[in-house]
Amino acid sequence: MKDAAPTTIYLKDYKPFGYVVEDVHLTFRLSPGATRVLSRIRFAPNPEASDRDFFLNGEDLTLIEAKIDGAVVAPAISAEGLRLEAPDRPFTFEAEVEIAPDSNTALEGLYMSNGMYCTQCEAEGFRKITYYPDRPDVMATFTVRIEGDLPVLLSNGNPGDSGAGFAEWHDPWPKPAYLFALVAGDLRAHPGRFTTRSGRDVELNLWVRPGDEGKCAFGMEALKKSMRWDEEVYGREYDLDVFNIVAVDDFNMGAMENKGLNIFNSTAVLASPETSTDANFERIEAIIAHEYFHNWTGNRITCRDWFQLCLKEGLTVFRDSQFTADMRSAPVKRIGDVIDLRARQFPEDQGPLAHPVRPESFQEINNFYTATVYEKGAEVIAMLKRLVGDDAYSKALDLYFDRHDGQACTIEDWLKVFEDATGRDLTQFKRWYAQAGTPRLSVEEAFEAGTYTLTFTQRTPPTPGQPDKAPQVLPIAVGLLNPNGDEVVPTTLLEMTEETQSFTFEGLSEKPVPSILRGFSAPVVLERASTPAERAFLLAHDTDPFNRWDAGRQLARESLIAQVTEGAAPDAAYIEGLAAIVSEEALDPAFRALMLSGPTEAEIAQVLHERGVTPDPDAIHAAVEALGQAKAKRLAPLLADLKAATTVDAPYAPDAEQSGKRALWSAALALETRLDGGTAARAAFAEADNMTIELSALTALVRAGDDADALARFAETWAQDRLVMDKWFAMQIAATAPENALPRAKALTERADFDLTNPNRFRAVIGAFAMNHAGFHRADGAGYAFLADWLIALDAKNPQTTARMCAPFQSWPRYDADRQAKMKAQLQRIADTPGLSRDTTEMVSRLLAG
Ligand code: B3K
Ligand code: ZN
Repeated sequence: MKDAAPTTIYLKDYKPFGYVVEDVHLTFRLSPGATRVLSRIRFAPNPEASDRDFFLNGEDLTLIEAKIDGAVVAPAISAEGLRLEAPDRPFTFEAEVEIAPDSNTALEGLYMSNGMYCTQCEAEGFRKITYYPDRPDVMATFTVRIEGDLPVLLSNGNPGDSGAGFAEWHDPWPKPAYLFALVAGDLRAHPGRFTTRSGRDVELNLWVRPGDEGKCAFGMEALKKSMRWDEEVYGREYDLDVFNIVAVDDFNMGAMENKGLNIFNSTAVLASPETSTDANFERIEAIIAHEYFHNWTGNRITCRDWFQLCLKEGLTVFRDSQFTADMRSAPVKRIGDVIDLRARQFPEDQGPLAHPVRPESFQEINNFYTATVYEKGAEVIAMLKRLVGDDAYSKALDLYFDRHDGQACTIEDWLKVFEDATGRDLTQFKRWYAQAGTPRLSVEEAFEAGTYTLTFTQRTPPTPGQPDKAPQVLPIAVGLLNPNGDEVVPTTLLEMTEETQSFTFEGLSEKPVPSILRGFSAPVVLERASTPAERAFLLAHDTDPFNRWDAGRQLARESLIAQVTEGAAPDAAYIEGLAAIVSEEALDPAFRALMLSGPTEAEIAQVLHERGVTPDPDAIHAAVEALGQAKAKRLAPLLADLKAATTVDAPYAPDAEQSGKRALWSAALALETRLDGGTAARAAFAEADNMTIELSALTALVRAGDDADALARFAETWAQDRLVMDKWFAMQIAATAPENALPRAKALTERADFDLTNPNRFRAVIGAFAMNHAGFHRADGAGYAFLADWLIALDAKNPQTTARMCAPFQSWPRYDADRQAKMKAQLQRIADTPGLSRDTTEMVSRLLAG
C-alpha cells in the first residue's frame, strides 16, 4: 500500500528526465505469489536535461539484483524507488525484482482476476512492476518475454516467437511505460480481421473467459467501425499487425488503451441482447471507439506530464462523441452528453473539488481522471472547433499529427497548431484550460426600430485557490424566431470575449424570441429570466433540437422549484407541451423519450442552492413524484397508442432506431405503472425477450413498490451472470423509495455475492446508494455513515476506487447546517483512519477544505 505522505507535485516544477531510454527488454516468470521480472534497459544521457539524478520509480518491489553494464551494483532503495550513481555515457541497467500479483487488491500494476494475470499501468502503475522512470515523457520500444504455464500470453505490439510455456512480443512504437500491458490466462478468442486503407491486414481478437464467447460479436463490430471511422474522418490508420482486446472482471475503471492490447472492464465490452440493455450497447460502442482512438490521440502522441492529461482525454472524448453522433443520432447524443455534463461536471466545477481542465498541482494523479479533465476537456475542444470552423479544425489536426507524431506534448503544443493553422491568437482561449469553475452567462434584450440587441454578461464564481476570474472566450450560438414560430435568423455564432458585450440584429419587423446557446455551444450556466410562455413557445417551435429539449427541461425545473418553494401544483402548461410533443410522429422517438425524462433530484437541489434556498431532499423527492403523477394522469389517454407505435416487431438490434423506440416505450410504461399499480409492467416483465425491456419493467415495479416477486425471479434467472446481477443490485437501490434505500443497501451488502473487492459490485451497491438522493441524504445521517463505513473498508484494499467514490460528499455545502455537519463528521472520520491511502487522504482533505 502507498504511504500517505502528502507530497504535492506542481506543473511549474517540470524538468525532463536526465536520461533517455533507448529500449527495454522485460522477462516475466509468472507465479501468483512470486513473479520474477527481469529488466534490461539501455539508457543514454538526455541532451535536453542538465540534471543527471538517476532515480527510478519502484513501489512494493523486492529487488533481487541490479547491474550496470553487467556489474552488480547496490542502489539506495526507498519506498518510492531506487537511486544510483549512473555513468555520464550510454549504459545498460538490469534488474531482477519479485512481485506478488495474487495479493494485489489495488488492481494497479500486475494483478490477478479470476486466475488471469493482467496489468493496469496508467497513471503510475508500472513502478509496481519494475524499477523504471515511470513518467509519460520517457518513451521507448519494448520487447517482452512471458514465461508461464497458461494457454494465452499477451503483451503489446506484434507477436514474436512462442512455444510451450512462453511467448515473446515486440512493440516497434516508442511508448511511455503507462501504456505497457501484459495478460496471461485461460482465455478464448473471438477473432476478426480488418484491412486498413493502405492495405495492412490486421488480426483482431477479443479475448474473454470461457463461457463469455457469446458476448463478443457486438464489440468486434464496434472495433471495426471505429477503425474505419478514424481513417475516414481523421485520416488515422492502425499501425500494428494485431489488435487485441481483453475483458477482465476486476478493473478500476471502464477500459485502458495500452498499445495494441486494450484491457477492458467486462462491463464495457461484453454484450448480448438477453443480458445487456440498449444503453449498455451504446456505451460499449463508445468505449471501444474511445480506447481505439487513443492509438493516435494518446499513444502515438502522448502527454509530456500528467498535468497535460486533457491533451489526450479531452480530445479522445471529443472524438468518441463525434463517432457516436455519426453512428447514431447527433442531437440525441448531444442532449445525452449535456445531461451527463450537468450531472457530473457542473457539481464538480461548482464544489470543493473544482479544478482547471489542466490542473496545476496534485498529490495523487489518479484523483484527476475527472469529469472536468474528460468531459469539460472535450467541451473545450468542441468550442475551439466551433470558433475556427470545421475546415480549419481538420487542418489543425493534420498539422498536430504531422508535427507531433512520436512526441510527448503539452497544451501549448496543441494550441500552437491551431494558431499556426488559422492565424488566430488563442491567448485568451487558453484560459479555458487554466480557470476552474462554470461561467454564468446572463442576458438582457432590447428591441428598437427593427434592431434587436442581446447584451451578455459573464461571471465565473471563485473556486478553491482561484478567487478572481478573467472573462473567457464564449462561442454563443443564437437563432431568432418570429412570434408566429418562423425562424427569422438562423443559427449564428456570436463570439464573446468581454465581460459584458452586446450583439445586434438589424431589420426585424417585430421583437423576436431568441433561442440562445443552441447545441449547448459553451459549457456555461445560462441565466435568463424568460417567461414560462416563452419556454413553452420554444418547446413547441425551436428548430434547434437541443434548445427545444432544454426548454422543456427548464419548464420542468421551474415547476419543481415552485412546487418545493411555494407549494405550487405541477405546471399544467409544461405538461400540455409534453402532451403535444409526445405523439408527434415526425420526432425521433429517442428525442421524445428524452423530453419525457425530467431533471434529477440532485439537479433540483443544486439549482435551489444556487438561488439561495437550502434544499430539502424529502420535499424535492415529493415534488418529483407529484410531477410524475401529474404527467401520468394527463398523458394516460395517449399511452396505449404510444406503446403500440413504439413496439418493436423485428428481431432485436441494438441500433439507434430500435433503441429509441424502446426508450419511448419504456417511458410510457413507467407512466402507466404510476396509474395501474404495475399490471402492465408485470406482464412486460414476464414476456420480455431482451434485457432492455426486462430491466425497464423491473425498474417500474421497483418504483411502484411492488417488486419482491420480480426481483426474486430475476435474481434466480441471472444468478450466474455477474454483469446482469450488477444491474440487479444497482437498480433496486437507486430506484426504490428513499426510506427503503439504506435498509435495502445494507441487506444487499450481507449477501454472499456482494464482494467489495470487485469494483463493479462495489459501485453497483455503494455507488447506487449515493444516487438515491433522498435516501443518501436521510436526515439522521445514517446514509453518510454507511458510505463512510464502506469507503474505510475498501481503502485498505483498493485506494483508487475508494478515492473516486468519495465524490458523493462533494455536495455537502448545498445542504442545511445539520446535514453539513454530519457529512463533514464522516469525512473527518475517514481522514482520521490510520494508514489511509494517499489517494483518499487527498480527496477527503480537498472535500473538507472546500
Ligand atoms: N486512460 C484510461 C484511464 C486510466 C485511469 C487511471 N486511473 C482510460 C481512458 O480514458 O481511456
Ligand atoms: Zn481516455
